[in-house]
Amino acid sequence: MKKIGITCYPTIGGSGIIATELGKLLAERGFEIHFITSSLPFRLDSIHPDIYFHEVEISHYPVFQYPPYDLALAAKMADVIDREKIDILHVHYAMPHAISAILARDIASHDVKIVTTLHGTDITVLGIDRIFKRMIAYGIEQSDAVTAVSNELVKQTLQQLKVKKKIEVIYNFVNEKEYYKKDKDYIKDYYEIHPDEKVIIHISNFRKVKRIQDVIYTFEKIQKHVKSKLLLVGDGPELQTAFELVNKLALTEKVVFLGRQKNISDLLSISDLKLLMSEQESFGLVLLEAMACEVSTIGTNIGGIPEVISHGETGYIVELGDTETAANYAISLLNDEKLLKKFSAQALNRAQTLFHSEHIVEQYIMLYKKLLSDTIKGE
Ligand code: GMT
Repeated sequence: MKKIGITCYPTIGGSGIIATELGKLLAERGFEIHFITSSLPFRLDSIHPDIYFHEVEISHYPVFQYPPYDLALAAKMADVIDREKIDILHVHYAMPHAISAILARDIASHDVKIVTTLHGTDITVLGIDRIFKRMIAYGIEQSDAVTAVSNELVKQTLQQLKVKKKIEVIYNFVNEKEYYKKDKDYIKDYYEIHPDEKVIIHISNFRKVKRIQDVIYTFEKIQKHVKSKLLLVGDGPELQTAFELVNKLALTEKVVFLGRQKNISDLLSISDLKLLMSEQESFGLVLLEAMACEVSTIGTNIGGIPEVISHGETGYIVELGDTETAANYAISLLNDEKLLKKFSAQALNRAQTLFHSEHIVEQYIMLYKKLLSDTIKGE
């Protein structure tokens, strides 16, 4: 049985979700999985005999001005590689996980291959930071294999970091057992949503890059023509700005702030349209979650979003900041029941074909197999 170590940020965030769901699916396919993370990944919610968790403990000695997470992680990785005889260490998010993994590979006696998956801001934000740029490039070059979650992210990585490494695109996926349209209409009553009102939803970590104002301005235009409510799900630094704008536009009766929620697929199940007006998004996992729940989507022509939304088929793509066009698309879609149904069905179909978890996990397995067969050939 092949042994895979997985490192990710274990708290809320798309890269942690992908890493954890991948580990769960690999265990189902007969791999032994070892999560090496700073706390239990939040999606690791069920017991599987072939999934193990190794917690990275960080020392808080008074001499340390900052706790050395990256070094503690490298030390733990090296221990686990040697003790468990890990074949592949798959790290999600380059910074600092790829660097820690390379250090661990050097420290460990057991031969291990490193796979790094780039998720987005590790390149688009940190990769342009002068302090980290060379280190991230080093992490990529020194990994045995590198994947990225969209073609656009590969392009940006090659352009910004000038790396020569081959980067393979492996798209994100969702857990189809959790993300599907459920009969949850009673939830509408909780939020006083009338049966003839359409539901528009936005889910994010409310950071500046998500351009929450654009979501609210788009909704302001939509609600003038379509009886509707906007659900804002999530929490983050821009939440207060969002509250203020909703007040200023006198939309308090029509916008529901739900804060952080666990049962996202339930909320998607009562939604008709999802808005993602981000200025940076390497993939936009929330879009795929919506599509799997038969929700049509409107997103910006940014990063990997146009690779997820098929314009005019599963939703629409608009230019960054163009709330007018976004609202016009939304109004024509929401006012045409037949078209809305067609888009929902096409969204589901795209989620179940191009992005199906089985298909994506198979691509990771092929990559692992290739790396391991190269080792055997090279021995
Ligand atoms: O936005 C972040 O920095 C968080 C990061 C994450 O770890 O979830 O999100 C990125 O990775 C996701 C999973 O691959 C992608 O779906 C998000 O689009 C990407 N975020 C950005 O590029 C801003």
